[in-house]
Amino acid sequence: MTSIFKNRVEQLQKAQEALINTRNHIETNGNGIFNRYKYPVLTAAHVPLTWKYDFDSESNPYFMERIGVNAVFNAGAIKFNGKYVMVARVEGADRKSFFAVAESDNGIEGFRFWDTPVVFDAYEGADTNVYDIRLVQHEDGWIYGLFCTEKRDPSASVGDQTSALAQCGIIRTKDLKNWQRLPDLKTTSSQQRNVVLHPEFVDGKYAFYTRPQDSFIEAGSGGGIGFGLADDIQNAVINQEDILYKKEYHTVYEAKNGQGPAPIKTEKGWLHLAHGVRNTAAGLRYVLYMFMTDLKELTKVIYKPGGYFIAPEGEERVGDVSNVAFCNGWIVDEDGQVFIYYASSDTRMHVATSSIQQLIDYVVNTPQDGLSSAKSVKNIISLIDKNSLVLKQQYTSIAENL
Ligand code: M1P
Repeated sequence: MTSIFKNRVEQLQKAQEALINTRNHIETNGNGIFNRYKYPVLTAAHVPLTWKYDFDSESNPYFMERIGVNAVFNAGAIKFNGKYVMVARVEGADRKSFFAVAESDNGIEGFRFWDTPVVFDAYEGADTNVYDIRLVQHEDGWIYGLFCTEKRDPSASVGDQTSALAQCGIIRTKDLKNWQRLPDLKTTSSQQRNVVLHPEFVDGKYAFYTRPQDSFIEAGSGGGIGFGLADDIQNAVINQEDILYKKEYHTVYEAKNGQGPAPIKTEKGWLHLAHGVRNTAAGLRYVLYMFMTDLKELTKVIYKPGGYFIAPEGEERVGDVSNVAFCNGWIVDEDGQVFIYYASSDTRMHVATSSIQQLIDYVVNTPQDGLSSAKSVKNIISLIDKNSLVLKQQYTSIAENL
């Protein structure tokens, strides 16, 4: 064994242990709706060295990286056996994404990948790339993973090596180790991304949030978050998709939107987290926004806070695809604490924490987007008017008590 090999192994192992053991902490001066944290919780640097390096000093005397990992992002999340678990999208240097499980004891730090990536049946010729898994503990007893399966568009000309087709793949498990592949979801739309399974049966059927789209990049005329029912999950077919949250001019979701993780059931309604996209001179900007649907009528939006909930901030704004916040995983604890796992700029994972009560307060009391500057100013004026009354009352009562 050369000294180069020995030193590099020691250095890299030490650096990775230090990274995993770094304590995380809340950033001060937040907005009262959620807490942001100083450090990302999962990155390419967390990927086990055994996935990238040949540890045989004979065949790898320089301890060179043999397989590169580019990014770790867009993770599904679930609480499993008392641990906070993310199933991350790991993207290799070769651009191929796959899924890998990482767990932590407290959900905000110490995430460590399991020994090997997730393995499941690949459809020969069907999946060139898989990504953005949404995990759902369904009331049928299975944990489902719905993800995007992508391949080259077979109708593309020879010179076109970028046109792709996206559909929804489905896998399920009871232990996050053994995964069973089910046939892909069938819908009437030519492409699907951001498909999410609702955790409960609806009229005895499996319910899905969908995102029909006209082409791989453009959500187009089909854009919006859709909803549809399938009789069977082992051969899931949706014959009718209804748009429950459409794109709208001059909002944070004017270009496209998509359901984030599965919604959370609360006493007031189903709490949803989604991403909204708008176009700018600097390219697309992805932010997260929230809304709430009726407990019984799942396609009825009952609260629609205006604007974004989380936008990429500071270093989060820079990465492989800059200016992107994306979320497909959150966890609710029994005490109502919520862990929101969001990715920044298609590069790394972060956590934000809040509570069910805070999030309900946010969706119920944040003014809706009035869809014009004048309406936005009106909302601010009403708040100022209310505050002058409240503050006047407070001064009066202080004065009376002097
Ligand atoms: O690059 C930003 C995101 O773009 C896609 O999301 P959407 O389908 O809503 O446009 C996905 O490729 C997603 O993985 C990616 O983070």
